[in-house]
Amino acid sequence: MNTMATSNPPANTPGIAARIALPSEDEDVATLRRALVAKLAYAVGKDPIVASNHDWFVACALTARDRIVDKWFPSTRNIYNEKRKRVYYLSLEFLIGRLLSDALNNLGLTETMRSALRELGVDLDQLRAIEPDAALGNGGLGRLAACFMESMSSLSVAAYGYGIRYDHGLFRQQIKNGWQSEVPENWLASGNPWEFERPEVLYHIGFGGSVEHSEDDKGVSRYAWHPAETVEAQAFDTPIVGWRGRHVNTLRLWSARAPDPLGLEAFNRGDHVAALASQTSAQAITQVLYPSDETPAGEELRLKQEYFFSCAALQDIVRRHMSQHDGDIRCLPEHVAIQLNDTHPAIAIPELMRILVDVHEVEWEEAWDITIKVFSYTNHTLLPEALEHWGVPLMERLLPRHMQIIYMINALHLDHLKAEGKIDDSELGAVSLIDENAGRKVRMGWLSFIGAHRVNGVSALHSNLMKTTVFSTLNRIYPDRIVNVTNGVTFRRWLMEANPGLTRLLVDTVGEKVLDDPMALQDFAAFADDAAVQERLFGIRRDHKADLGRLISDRLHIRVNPDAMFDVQIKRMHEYKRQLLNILQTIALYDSMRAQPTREWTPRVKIFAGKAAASYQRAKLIIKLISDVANVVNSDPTLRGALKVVFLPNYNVSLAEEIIPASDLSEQISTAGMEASGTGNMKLGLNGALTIGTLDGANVEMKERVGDDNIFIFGLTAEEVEERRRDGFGTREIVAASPVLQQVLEQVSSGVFSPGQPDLYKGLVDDLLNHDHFLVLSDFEAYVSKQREAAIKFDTKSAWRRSAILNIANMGWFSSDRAIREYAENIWNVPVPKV
Ligand code: F58
Repeated sequence: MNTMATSNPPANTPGIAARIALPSEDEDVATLRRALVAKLAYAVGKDPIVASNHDWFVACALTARDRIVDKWFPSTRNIYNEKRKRVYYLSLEFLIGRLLSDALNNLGLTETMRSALRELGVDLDQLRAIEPDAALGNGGLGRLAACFMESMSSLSVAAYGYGIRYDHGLFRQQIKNGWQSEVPENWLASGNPWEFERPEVLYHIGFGGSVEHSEDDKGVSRYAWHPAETVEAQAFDTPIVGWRGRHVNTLRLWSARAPDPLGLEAFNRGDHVAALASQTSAQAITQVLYPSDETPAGEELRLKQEYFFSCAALQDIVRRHMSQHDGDIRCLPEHVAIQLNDTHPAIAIPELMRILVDVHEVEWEEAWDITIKVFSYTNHTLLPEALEHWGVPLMERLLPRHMQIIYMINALHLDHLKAEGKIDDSELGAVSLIDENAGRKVRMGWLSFIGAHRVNGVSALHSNLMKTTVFSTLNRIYPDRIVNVTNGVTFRRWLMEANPGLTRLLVDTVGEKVLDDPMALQDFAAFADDAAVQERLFGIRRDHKADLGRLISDRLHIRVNPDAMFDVQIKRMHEYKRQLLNILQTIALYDSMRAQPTREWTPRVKIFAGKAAASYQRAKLIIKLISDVANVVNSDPTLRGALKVVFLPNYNVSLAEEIIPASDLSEQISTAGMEASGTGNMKLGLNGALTIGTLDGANVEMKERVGDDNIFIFGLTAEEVEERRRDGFGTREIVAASPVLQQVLEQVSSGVFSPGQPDLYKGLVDDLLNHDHFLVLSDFEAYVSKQREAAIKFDTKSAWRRSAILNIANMGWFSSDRAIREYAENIWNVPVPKV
């Protein structure tokens, strides 16, 4: 057993690193086997004879974790000794998935571990499958945070992630009779071997109460907040190991509890429920991740979550800074960069002001200057309804001092702009932090914008649209503030772990360097026409498709042909992502196949997966439609299996890892201008899928890199979408001009796919005809014809394969390592050490 991991010397003890024996890079099988057996005995408390696979999973994870810890302490000490500036990534979501493969792969231990386990009669792949997904996020925003944590470790950027340790992450999706229902996901039920509980890292978080005003002896106003309620934030640390185990950062997640867990007086009185009330109310804060941005339900609890974790993070950051920099709060920007992942942690801006002004008595102007230098903000959506607004009454009740600070920031901000002549009175309403239109609300996007020195969009198109749409006035006033950092994904997870066969092929063709430098993928382009490489690549892909076929058959009892085109749309269910457009085209294809059953159709499997927010009825109805279409299509003998439709329930990171390497066609068909970036597009392209998509988000940059011949682009551009919405468009004319569309809408509307409930989809179709906000009808014909093109290309094997190779070869730039380098250089001003 590795006993080193249990000692935790102070981070600044000089020379201690030299005394720790790090495990050798090529630790042998026998050593690892002994370590596993020792873990199983002394940490899990099991004899190998009776150990279950779960017991072995825990032993395996703890064995890997020891080796991570051995690298964690030196990493932390180096940062401390070099006084390096740290990045703090604040995110309400970290969609981590499983960690075992990540840990073993980055430590270079996968094969040694496999052999060690094999000698013990245990199969590594079975252990991997046991690990529950840490689903602490909804979708791309949360997954990006997880990819960035991994890349920051891989690049040795000194970073902490701060978030919430939800007891229940995103709900588990069940599909019954086509309808989604939600059940809680209990990812912590059997413990979490990756984390370290830190009972001593505890902060008090206040809510409500009053603000006391006084004057100091110089007559300066001072404010003291006296919260009515206090909860405790307790830390849980997960070490995140980077590629080749070079560096380890910390993901610190907070869990809520009551300072006084049991009201003994009430308990003794016999009122057991009241005795536990404060604990229940405190713990509610970190119970569940809110999947919905649709309803005001739980609004207060969500604001509490946001303040809870932002406040805990700031206390932790300031404590660390003060202890390392002789209590000098004024040099904070030299040592601290805080990235706000969307507006969810935006309350950290007034919180830092409160700490600086009220607690450390820094003058307002200087405090504001420090705050702006410290913060930067990433925007992930232009959808106005998704930009957070908090009602002023709620804010005043829950965070009275913060509301005062926001008023003050706003007053000074507006005064300054007027004095400088940057706005006239007619523009005041547009730039004010308080939206006076529909009830008074605090605009968290505006607060984030003016409280940050950099604001970034996540693709070139999105960043430009930020400048011309939601943030147009603020951008005119602060023209240098908006920058772009196009998203990226970590290749360790999405290539090496998800697709080891392709990774081996890449190493064999372009060399080992591809494991360290994603741009080396470019060299793979030289093999685009190499028949042997094409053959090998498509053998690997065929195996993945057969595996996915088995998964589909096991879970849904649908048989699919692995030689068919796997046409895949996997993402959150949302109208702007247009799963509806996809299913309408599926119906059109079905109609054509039925009309000419003897024609040689390109066999296709339409695969969908994604969760709808619990309160998003329209998205749930679209899932139901997909399922209903699947029932009809899959049981129609005239098609002879040429078309299958599959909705795979409970989409999560692990399922994505199964689907992506098996995908041929990647559906990225959002209404142009609405998908900020997309990251699934990158993961699928990296694994050799060809994209069919609109000129939206990062698709635009993917097209530039892979070339027009290797991507299927269709539909209105963002500008054209704007024009159509402005000038109006005749949906009925569009339908009249397309007999195919007419028939499809008629079928859906009249209940062909829902004979038991013929009117079920009538409202859906009526809405399309009356107000097609997402321009499904406008793009339908262009989409159908691109799909035909895709089918023709798929049948021309060598052309499709060539394009697949060119997609893989040109995806290097979409590595999250590149994205993190850009953040480090253009936003955080932190060094990226050379390796
Ligand atoms: C996503 N946003 C964007 N939001 O939609 C996607 O284009 C982008 O690639 C990705 O961020 C990363 O930048 C996203 O995932 C959410 O999940 C919301 C969180 C708050 C509740 C509603 C969903």
